[in-house]
Amino acid sequence: MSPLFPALTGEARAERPALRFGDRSLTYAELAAVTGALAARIRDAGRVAVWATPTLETAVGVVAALLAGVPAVPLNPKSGESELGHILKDSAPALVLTAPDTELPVALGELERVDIDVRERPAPRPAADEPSPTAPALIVYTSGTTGPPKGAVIPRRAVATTLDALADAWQWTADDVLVHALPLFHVHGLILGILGPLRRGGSVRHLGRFDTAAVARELSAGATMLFGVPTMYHRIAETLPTDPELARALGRARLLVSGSAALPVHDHERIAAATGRRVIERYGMTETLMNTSVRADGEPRAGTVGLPLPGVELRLVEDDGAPLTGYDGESVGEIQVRGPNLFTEYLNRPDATAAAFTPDGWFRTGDMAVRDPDGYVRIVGRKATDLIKSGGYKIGAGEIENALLEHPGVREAAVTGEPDPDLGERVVAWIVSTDPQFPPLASELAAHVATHLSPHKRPRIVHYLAALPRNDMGKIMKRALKTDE
Ligand code: MCA
Ligand code: AMP
Repeated sequence: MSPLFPALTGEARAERPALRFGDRSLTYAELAAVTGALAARIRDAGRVAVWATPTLETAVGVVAALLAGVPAVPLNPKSGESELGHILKDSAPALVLTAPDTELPVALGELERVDIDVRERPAPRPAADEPSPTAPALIVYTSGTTGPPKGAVIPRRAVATTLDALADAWQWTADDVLVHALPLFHVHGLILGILGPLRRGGSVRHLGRFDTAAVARELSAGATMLFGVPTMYHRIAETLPTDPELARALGRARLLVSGSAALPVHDHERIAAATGRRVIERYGMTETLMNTSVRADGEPRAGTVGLPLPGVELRLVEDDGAPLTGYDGESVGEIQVRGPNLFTEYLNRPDATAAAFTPDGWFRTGDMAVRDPDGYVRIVGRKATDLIKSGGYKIGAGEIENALLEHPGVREAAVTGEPDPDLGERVVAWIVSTDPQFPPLASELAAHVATHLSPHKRPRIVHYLAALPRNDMGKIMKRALKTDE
């Protein structure tokens, strides 16, 4: 396989900007020097964790690991004790790469710590031999319906093929300047948002945190593309009526891309009306990277995620396993995909890996869709009701229920997702208290989940019940858990 980042080796782009975070930036020549030295230092490590704050160091650490051929495990810097403990035990990294002056949690105390100095300018070193295309590039943790998150092992060929397929669909070139504010421990922000521009030889400006004024500033100052989750586009749509500068800035962009969850048609329409630009959607998963997209030169049909990307085979399958034939825009089936963009396995989970694929090698996404007569895919729901998508994050209900049950004030717990105009869905907890006279405060339960798992998994609403509705078998009937409007 050819190198993942050709622009790091040639002279052609040496003085061009590669990465910018706030007021710190690196050109391609600087990035090549600093990552080359770091790669040489970690080359013999089995696997490395990266403390994935939204900083230059995270981007440098991940690129160095890829150059060294060492799998990188990005860690959410807001992960709580249980979540972090599980990920470290499961992935067993040899060391952790971090920005200097960062206080790391005690759970990481045992690991060798390597502080990244982005100002280092060592002489260029010879690159390591390019590893096999099937060698693991990244291990990204993703929630399932039950149990702790699973580590999706993403091979180098998946990173290369998904980014090249997107380059084709989006006419993405070295001249593009991407702006985004996504977290760097998931596929969207890290692979698409950082590795994407670097593979093209273009540049990325990361905002540190999402802010409509900063988006407007960058799009007015030469940025050409914006990546975001629907919550970010919703916040943009809410701000547009009172912010003509934001409308002008978005109007100048070459491409506005949304993904990680469905962007409501209402937000599509509000943005198009105020800016004259249509947001395009692409559809992917941690396990599959990107599967479909509306093309830059195609029809930006709101409510669809476009066509399968080059190299991706996609089919819709009925409950009995029979593939749907013909597209009528009405028949619903589960999306199954096959192609070089797929992960290879869930780390240490052969059972879960086997269950995720059909006997003939198609990955079961769990997403339900229809296809328009011309092949455009419309996602209409998902198979598992115990998966919640909030702010673009996938959250498993079972994982939160287990965390809540560890709180001494909780006797029984059930977790559901309900529609939320800003987050898409919000996490709702239904609790039976140990002592009904003194139920735990909702804020206390939210803090408990935030510190054990992650802040984005915390319940936004807590309902207190005398008992959970159960069927004759004792199983909780989640459908009976509904807020009275
Ligand atoms: C609030 N906070 C708390 C608590 N309450 N912290 C601890 N304990 C509490 N009880 C903190 C939060 O940590 C956060 O801190 C701040 O308060 C506000 O948090 P919140 O309201 O949850 O979120 P937000 O700041 O409003 O964020 C909205 C967001 C975010 C920016 C849209 O949800 C986001 O970045 N989403 C992106 C998700 C994503 O990238 N998904 C990709 C995976 P602080 O202020 O310090 O931040 S999907 C994927 O990769 C696939 C392949 C795909 O298709 O893309
Ligand atoms: P994750 O496992 O966190 O990578 O999230 C993957 C899931 O996000 C998919 O299975 C879909 O349910 C959802 N998703 C990603 N992009 C889109 C989109 N454009 N429209 C609707 N759902 C999406």
